[in-house]
Amino acid sequence: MATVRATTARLLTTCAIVLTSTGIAVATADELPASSPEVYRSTSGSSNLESNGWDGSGVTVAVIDSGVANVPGFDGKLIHQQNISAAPASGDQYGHGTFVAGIVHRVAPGAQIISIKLSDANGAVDVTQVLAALQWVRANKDRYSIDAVNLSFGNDSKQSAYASPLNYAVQKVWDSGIVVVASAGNLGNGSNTVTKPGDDPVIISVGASDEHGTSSRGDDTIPTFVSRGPTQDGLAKPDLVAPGTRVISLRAPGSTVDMQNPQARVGTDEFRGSGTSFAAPIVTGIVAQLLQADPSLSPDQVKYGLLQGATEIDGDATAMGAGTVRGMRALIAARSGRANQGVGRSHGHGSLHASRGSAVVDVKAVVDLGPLSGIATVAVPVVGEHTAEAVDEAVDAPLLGGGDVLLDAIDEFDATEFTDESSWDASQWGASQWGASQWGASHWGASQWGASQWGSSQWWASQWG
Ligand SMILES: [Ca+2]
Repeated sequence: MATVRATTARLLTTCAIVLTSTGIAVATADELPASSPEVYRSTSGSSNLESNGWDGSGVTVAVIDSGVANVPGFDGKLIHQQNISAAPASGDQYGHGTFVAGIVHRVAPGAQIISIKLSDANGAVDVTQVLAALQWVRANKDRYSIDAVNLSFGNDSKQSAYASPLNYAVQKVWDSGIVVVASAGNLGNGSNTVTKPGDDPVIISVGASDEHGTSSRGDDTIPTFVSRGPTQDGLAKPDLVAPGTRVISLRAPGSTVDMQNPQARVGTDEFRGSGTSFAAPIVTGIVAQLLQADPSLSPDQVKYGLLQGATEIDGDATAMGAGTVRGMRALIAARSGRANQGVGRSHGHGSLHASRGSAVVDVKAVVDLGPLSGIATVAVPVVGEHTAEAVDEAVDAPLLGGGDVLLDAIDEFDATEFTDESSWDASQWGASQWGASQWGASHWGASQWGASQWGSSQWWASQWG
């Protein structure tokens, strides 16, 4: 197992080096205007909604991410942490989820937050973990009164959103009455660069704007990094944008992101970052405010309101969608229509493998090797090649008790696993199977969604000026 882990570490280290050296070439973050919570709350309409009494109270948001460090800045609003990673059950060793959840909390300070943790300190996540997380949300919707889900990640899979199991899963959550918000990705400057599951026709996909440090929308622009449509299915995505450039939120002290980007720290408790990862939770926070203001709103009404209420800013229409989010306008419009009328759904029978995107291992070559036969989706963290050492380590890795059930389920994945309501019940993948011990690194520490794909390609923002 040690060799496998080391391979992952090398890959992620390489990613980090690329980002760092890109940033050094230009100005420092301090020379560019940051987007403080005060500014993005104003721009998005959050502060206006709160002044009317809607701060998200009574609403619960699930953040599927790298975990959340329960720092004082959350004011006790982090009510549950669910672990679907190989990392310790609580906290945020990578450092992305704390920042994302911190934005939700700044926008909707009354909302309760649930963390569903996918990654370890390397930030690596496999699609199967995301599917499990979405299933957990669906199964625990009533138990925790989950109203909205934030997905600030994506991969570059070009699998049709009408076939992908990942798209199927997000749609299933949406159709259960939960608003799903995803980042559009940071692969901009070209069509068909919106990441999966942000490419989904049903859920809300969010690109980023640059506020240039002011609460006036007149100087707002669309940064070049924002992924844009149309998608491989010919869909216009993202749906709208929100502030996502040099955004300030909560820091996870000692996490990987924190340690690798000390220059991004703001004071002792905060951090600065750019990416659609941080625009999405602004919209998610607005959604929480809308649902407090009118709990009867369906996800389709919320989406309709957000799109109708958005207003254009300066920038490429293929990256902007309907425009920049406007909370109060969205609330007014939400009651007058529904999005997604006539929009088709994924049949979910597409290849799970194809839903992973390009940074992926050909697992079949590994599976055919003796002891691992039958475990078709073992996610060995090797990208681009199979080293003999990695295969040996994978073969030697012990199989983990309860994980076998899930491995088998994923091996045979098809949409019926999701269409059968009973499969959404926690009884199938019982509570005992969510613990870290069943998600051992040898199986789940995959590099398919590496550190560079969390929608946060830049933490100190120097090249986006
Ligand atoms: Ca501005």
